[in-house]
Parts: sequence; structure tokens; C-alpha cells
Amino acid sequence: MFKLVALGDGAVGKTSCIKRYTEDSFSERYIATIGTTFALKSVEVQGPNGSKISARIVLWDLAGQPTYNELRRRYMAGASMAVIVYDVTRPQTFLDVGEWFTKFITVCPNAVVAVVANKIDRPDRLVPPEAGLMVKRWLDVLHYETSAKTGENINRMFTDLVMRSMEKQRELGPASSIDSAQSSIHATRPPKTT
Ligand SMILES: Nc1nc2c(ncn2[C@@H]2O[C@H](COP(=O)(O)OP(=O)(O)O)[C@@H](O)[C@H]2O)c(=O)[nH]1
Ligand SMILES: [Mg+2]
Repeated sequence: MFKLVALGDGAVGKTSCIKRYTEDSFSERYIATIGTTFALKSVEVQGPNGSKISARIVLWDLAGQPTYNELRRRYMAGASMAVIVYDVTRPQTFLDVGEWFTKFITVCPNAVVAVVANKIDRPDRLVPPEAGLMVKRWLDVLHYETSAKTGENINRMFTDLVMRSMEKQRELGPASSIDSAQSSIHATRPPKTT
């Protein structure tokens, strides 16, 4: 069991990316996420020496910007991966990526992060692909250009994330995997203070 959290400013397409991946659907209508919602996805990925590994991912989707730091920390706690989404038609959402990254990585230093340039189907794009590549190098994260509307790169992004976090878990050892699975089930448990 793996926990994934979706981060980024409001209306960038967090809910839409998750919906595209878990239900293969898309809606033009904007329905602001209220509170936290969850989606489940079972995946089969290629393991070492050709074996097939099945995993369950719990995708956490939170409303825009939680005002309380403590709430945000609890939401992020135990995540083994995060998608930080920005909207290529709104530069400010790109400029906010660094802040989302810092907030997340202090809570989950071992997690795998993907920074996602979403809405690439839009003709009124303002944030160029080079900006995303720069962030990929600076923050040492995975990076994808996606469209939840057309579905471009959505599956690839989530599949890569799961594979990378499985690899990471093998590197870190089994103790951390139990810990992250439990934290994702016991959602209300406060984060460990270190
Ligand atoms: N054209 C286009 N619109 C998108 C895309 N992803 C999301 N949207 C639209 O952007 C708005 C906000 O999406 P939503 O997923 O609710 O954003 P969230 O607040 O980050 O969860 C909705 O009207 C979606 O239909 C995309 O890839 N392309
Ligand atoms: Mg949403």
C-alpha cells in the first residue's frame, strides 16, 4: 500500500489528474474539492528479474491551500509520493511550486516527487517547457507535461511514480514500508515529532 498526495494551487488540475488516472474520465466543470477525498487504484508493475508486483495506491486529494500548517502536515504524513501540479496557463501556480516542494519534503524527506505541468492542451499556454526542465534539475524531481483533458502522459506519470517509490522502498528497507503503509491507513494519527 502506497500513499500519494496531490499538491499545488487551486484549480491547477489535481482532482482532474487523479480522475483521469483512476476513472479515465474528465469534466470541464470546476468543482472545488472540499476537505479531503480519496481514490484507490490497484496497479501491477514490473519488479526485479521480470516478476510482476501488484500494489495498491491511495490517492489523497486535498482542497486548494490548507490554512492550518498542522492540517497540511497530517495530510502529507506517511506519503511515499507526491505530485506537485501547476497550470501552464497561470505562471503564479508555477512560481508556487518551490514552496509546495519545501513544505512537503520537510514532512516526507524520503518520498518520490513529480512536478507536473498540466493543461498542455490549452492554446493559451504561458509557462514554457524549459521552465519545467529547470525545476526538474534544481529540485531533482521527476517531471511531466500532462493534460488531464486528453490524458496525455497521465498514466506514464503515475506508473513511473509507483515504480520509483517501490525502488526507493527497497533501498530504504522494509521497516519504512510498514511505517508508510500504516500512516496512510491511520490518517488521523498526528505526525511524529522529531
Ligand atoms: N483544458 C484543460 N483543462 C483542465 C485540465 N485539467 C483540469 N482542467 C480544468 O481546470 C479546472 C480545475 O481542475 P481541478 O482538477 O478541479 O483542479 P484542482 O483544484 O487542482 O483539483 C476544471 O475546470 C478542469 O476541467 C487540462 O489538462 N486541460
Ligand atoms: Mg480539487
